[in-house]
This record gives sequence, structure tokens and C-alpha cells, in this order.
Amino acid sequence: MKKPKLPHICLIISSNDIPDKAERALKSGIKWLQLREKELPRKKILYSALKLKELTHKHNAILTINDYLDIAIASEAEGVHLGQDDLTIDAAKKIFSGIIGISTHNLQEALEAEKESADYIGFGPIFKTITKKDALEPRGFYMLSLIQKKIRIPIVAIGGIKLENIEKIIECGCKHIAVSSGILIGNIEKNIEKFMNTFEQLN
Ligand code: 3NM
Repeated sequence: MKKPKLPHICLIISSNDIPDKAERALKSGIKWLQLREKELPRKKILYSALKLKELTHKHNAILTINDYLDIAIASEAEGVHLGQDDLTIDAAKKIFSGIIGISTHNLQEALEAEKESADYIGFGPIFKTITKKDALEPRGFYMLSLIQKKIRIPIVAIGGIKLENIEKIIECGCKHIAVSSGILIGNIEKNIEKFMNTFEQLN
């Protein structure tokens, strides 16, 4: 199976956002959803993933599942997003041929992920985030630029990304972002339109 190209914007959602916010985002043109669910039992996360897969399929978008490779496989998601304490990329590759991404927070983790041939790295948090409870200290633009210079695989900047700071992220050379509150809080449709317009200027 050929792996799909990564869209510029990944919207991170939880089960509470299904179906309403997920559907609104897809209708507004979001082409990549990541299901990130830390609270619920696995079976409920699977149900959310299956529902989301129906929606992403309908809108020609891709779905990735945070942490749980078994749920990614069972829901036929296009990808899995691993944390540093989840399965290794090598192990995931043995049982999954879809997109494999991994969260990284420093250059060493990013280089390691590249060596293991991850399809992309998440790098963050770039700014302070209200979404991730155990987030590390913000890395800022300087670290993002440095990572951009050293790493060849796609980099998805994450953490506190909003309309107010997106242009500076793009100035760092970054072509992909993962966003939760910056899209889901306020007017979803308007937020997405503005984020998409910023990226369209790149193409
Ligand atoms: N991971 P928001 S920051 C899920 O640093 C996640 O690895 C991060 O949500 C990391 O766009 C983060 O609301 C939260 O800040 C992203």
C-alpha cells in the first residue's frame, strides 16, 4: 500500500468531538484527523476510531490514531502516532504498513526517529499548550528552526499553535502542523479557513 502524502494540517481531536466537531472540520476542508484519547477504555476508543474512519473516508481525509497501534489496525486508520513510551518504530513496522509518526521533544529523539525511518516526527511543544497536561517546557522557534535544519523527514510542529503564531512557524520552514485548541476553540470553520489560507500561500 502506498502511504498517503501528509496534509499540511493535522487536527487533533478526542471522542467528545465526534461526530459534531469532526464533521464540521472535515466539511471545512481538514484532510488529516488524529484521534487522541487519554481518558477512555480501549473499547470506547476503538468505537470512536471506527466512527471517525467512516467520516474521514467519506471526506477523503486520513485518520491517525494516537498511541494505540492495535486500534489503528482494527479501525483501518491510515496511520499511528506513537509516543516515546509506546512501541518502537521498528516494532510497529513489523505489523503495520501505514504511516508511523512519533512525538519528539529534542534533537536526539528527532535524530533517533529519523534513523528508524519514521514517516514523520511530531516536534513540540513549540508554545505553551492547554491541551496536553504533562507537556514539557515550550521549545520555541529557535529549536524548531534547528530541527528543520537537521532533520530530513517531515516535521509536524505541535503545541499551542494558533492563528497568531502560524506565520512564524511557516517562516521556520515548517510545512506541517498539528493543532487542537487553536482550531476547536471558537469558530471552527473560520479558524480552519484562516489556517488553510496561510498554507495555501506556500503552494
Ligand atoms: N503533544 P494544542 S503538545 C498532543 O509536545 C500534544 O508532544 C504535544 O494541542 C507535544 O494545539 C500537544 O491545543 C497539545 O496546544 C496540542
